[in-house]
Amino acid sequence: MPALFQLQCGAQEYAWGKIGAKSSVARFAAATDSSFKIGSDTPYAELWMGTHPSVPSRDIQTGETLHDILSKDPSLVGTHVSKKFHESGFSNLPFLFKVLSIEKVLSIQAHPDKTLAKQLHANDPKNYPDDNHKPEMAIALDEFEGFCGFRPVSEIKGFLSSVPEFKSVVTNSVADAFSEGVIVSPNGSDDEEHNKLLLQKLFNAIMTASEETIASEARKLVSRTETEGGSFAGQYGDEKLADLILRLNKQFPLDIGLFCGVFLLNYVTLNAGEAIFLKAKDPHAYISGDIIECMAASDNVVRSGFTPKFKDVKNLVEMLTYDSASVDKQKMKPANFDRAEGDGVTHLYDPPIPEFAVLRTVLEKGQKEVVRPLGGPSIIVVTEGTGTISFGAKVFQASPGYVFFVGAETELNYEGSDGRLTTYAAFVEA
Ligand code: 9C2
Ligand code: ZN
Repeated sequence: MPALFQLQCGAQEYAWGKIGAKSSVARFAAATDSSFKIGSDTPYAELWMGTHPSVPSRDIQTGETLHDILSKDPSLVGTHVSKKFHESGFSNLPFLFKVLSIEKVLSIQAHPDKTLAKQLHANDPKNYPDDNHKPEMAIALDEFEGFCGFRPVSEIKGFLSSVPEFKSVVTNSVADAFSEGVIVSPNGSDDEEHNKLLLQKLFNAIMTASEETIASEARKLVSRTETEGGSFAGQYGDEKLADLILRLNKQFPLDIGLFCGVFLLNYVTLNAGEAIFLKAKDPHAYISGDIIECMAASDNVVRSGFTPKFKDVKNLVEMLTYDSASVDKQKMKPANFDRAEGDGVTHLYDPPIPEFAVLRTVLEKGQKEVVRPLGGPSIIVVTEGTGTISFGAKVFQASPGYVFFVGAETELNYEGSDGRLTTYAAFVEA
């Protein structure tokens, strides 16, 4: 049923979030909640928009949770979407939408597929709070850096030959078995089964190295990087990577993540509007920047390095895809959205999963855009600029941090006023 109303959304205070009012998560949460007082020392990491019970979004007028509103009136979700996702076990919204504001690196992590999520949740519901998979997409709001997917095996082989501390951690025999055994394919797709097995052994060797070995090799690596700078890894390193090692070591001194992150995972930077998609079981760790994140409705995370949170090395080693390729394979190409008309720009980010897609709409002062009705519900967050968003005679002011719920089959009119009105809308259709 067509509908548009404003939501109030809460924040998660994880240690890696930007501090106080520097965090857009804090500013966004405070924008629609006068009782939200920003603590000057508090890290504000994630703004949660959706029906997940950990931080439920609410109707700003009535305080009722979005989950309860949608349960009472499933027509807001729409018949097709309700039917499709109820059958696969979702209660009303199949996606969770977030803003992340990242000061320090997140844990090296991966998210389970549905089968593994069911097992993890059944065996350990405290650490795995639901039984759903969590494919996720990240869209940069400003300059972003992260680790994403395993590097091509040729690069990993290069680091084994040029970084003695890395080779020591994994031991000579595992390193040699990898370097002599991997097949480097000319088209850059290194996904042969035996490459995966060798990569798994390498990853496992880091994960099971003793704390003393990690600490002493990390100490040597850091001190060599301080003196040698960009040439610390011969032709395989550069200034950026050297700087990254020193920055990460300040955040998490002598951590295992220095080895499994820097030398095994792709280092990616994105500019505003660029995006990556991570399917189930792809390793990643976001490093800095502000992003929009959309995921299947789940909070299941299997972690190893760079974290004070619960680590689960055994499951992480067993579960990963061990696909290794250049990061371009994980970058998303936004497309023009053909159900938007006007003088603004609306792009579609459409990952290869059914639970969500995201629209980005940008309007300069005075520009107008109509977004035709979508076949399912959506949640919109305003990240920049001001203007209005309306449905028929219902006109809402739009400002950074304002969040709206949009019922299925609602036609929306956007109008920009000051500073490039920029909105992101997560939605689902059947
Ligand atoms: O909330 C992560 C956040 O669990 N990002 O990372 O706090 O577990 O290290 P930590 C999750 C976020 O949505 C995510 O998956 N990649
Ligand atoms: Zn993640």
